[in-house]
Amino acid sequence: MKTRTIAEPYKIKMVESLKTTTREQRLAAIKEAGYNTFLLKSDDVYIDLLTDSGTTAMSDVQWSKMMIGDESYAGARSFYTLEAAMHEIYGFKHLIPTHQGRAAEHLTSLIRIQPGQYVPMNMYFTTTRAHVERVGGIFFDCIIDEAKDTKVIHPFKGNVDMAKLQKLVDEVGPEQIAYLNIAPCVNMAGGQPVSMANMREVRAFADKYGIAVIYDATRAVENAYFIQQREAGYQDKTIKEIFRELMSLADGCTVSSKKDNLVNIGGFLATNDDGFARRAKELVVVFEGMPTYGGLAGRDLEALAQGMREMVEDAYIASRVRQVEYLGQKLIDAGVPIMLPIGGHAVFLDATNFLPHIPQDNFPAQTLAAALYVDSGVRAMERGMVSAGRDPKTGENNRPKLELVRLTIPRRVYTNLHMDVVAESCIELYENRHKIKGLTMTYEPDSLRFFQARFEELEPAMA
Ligand code: PM9
Repeated sequence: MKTRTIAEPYKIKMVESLKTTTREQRLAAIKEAGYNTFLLKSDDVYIDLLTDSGTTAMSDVQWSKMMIGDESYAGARSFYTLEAAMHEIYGFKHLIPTHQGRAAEHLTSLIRIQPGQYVPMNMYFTTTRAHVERVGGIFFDCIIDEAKDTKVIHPFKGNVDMAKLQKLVDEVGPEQIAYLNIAPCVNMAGGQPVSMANMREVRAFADKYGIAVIYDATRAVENAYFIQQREAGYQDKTIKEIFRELMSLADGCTVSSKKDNLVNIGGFLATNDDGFARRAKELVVVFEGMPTYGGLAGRDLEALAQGMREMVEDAYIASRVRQVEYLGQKLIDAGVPIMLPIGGHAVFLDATNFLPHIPQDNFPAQTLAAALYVDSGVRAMERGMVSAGRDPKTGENNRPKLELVRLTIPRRVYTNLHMDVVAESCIELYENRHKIKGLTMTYEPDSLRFFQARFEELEPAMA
């Protein structure tokens, strides 16, 4: 039988107009922005694939819940609504809301890391690593080697390499490990998932040495979808069941609710550890607000509670990941080098193989993101050497093996025709890749430099 098309499990009730610009306007805008797509004004952008963070279209039900937000300073009803949703979906004992994911990382790092301790992660994430290093922790990369090769096909490229973990513990001792910080769906590795089997191994390892497992569960629903599609024994389970099983293997998690959770602002820390929760509640009042709102409005808590329930609906998450696949497959079919397999939240252009004539010191991914914007008004994000920053000890540039440009798909926002426009622009750029030249950095902030760094063209090639 012929396969039938599966459409989005929603219809569109409200629209937001998009602005188009001329190539001349875009050239002026990118120059003004120092060739950094973070510094562009959104009014100058046509299709915004900078991030899937906080860019979600909320549902009619989420909007209606915002009207019943309880804005009491303390003990707001909306907190208890959110807590009930978290118990149902994630299953952790304690909930501490925060204004974003990085605020939950801030609290976790302050409470759990002693200077000189290691924090193993399956690849780094920018804000997580910055918080670890700010308190004197040492990031240790324990992801499998396959994750660093864009061409290797592996169903669970986010997996933890247990031998790397074992070696670290043998060398420094378990007391020197602050906690294991594992991300189900690894953003910087191209949105690649971990398997349930691997997380069970991580759990057993952690139990053996008395080390806590704290997930960065920011995109764990997308991970649950990949487990359902790819891991034996999970095909007949619902996303909600798989997600809950995945969470049961950790002691707690930090979450940026601006992704999976389908809201425009928010985050949280959740844990089964009473002591950790007590310390987090002590500190959240210093940095965020009362433990029942953590820097969020009551209406935000309501929208988040509803978002948690919607994110685990099977039809929704399948449609979300399928749209990413739709764009990725178009690029694969045209021979454009991308990170394989296609990830959960984004398609990652492989800038090393897209622009082999540009050395890493001239920022091929930063250059490609700028060139894409000039070509079509599509905004993407560099995920290469600029994002990787510098080694805090040596001051040298970290040189990641992956030099990527992330085409990040916001949730429930764009149609597949928008994806066609993006694909056409990437394909045409690839056909004319020899015309693209590199950049040089002219301003470098001390931390998280990718947000605000500025660049100039080596030669005026984009004109
Ligand atoms: N991620 C992203 O675009 C926001 C801007 S880049 C820092 O991918 C993970 C896996 C994330 C993440 C943000 C955060 C921080 C933590 N973990 O932005 O503070 O992808 O809510 O979350 C971005 P907040």
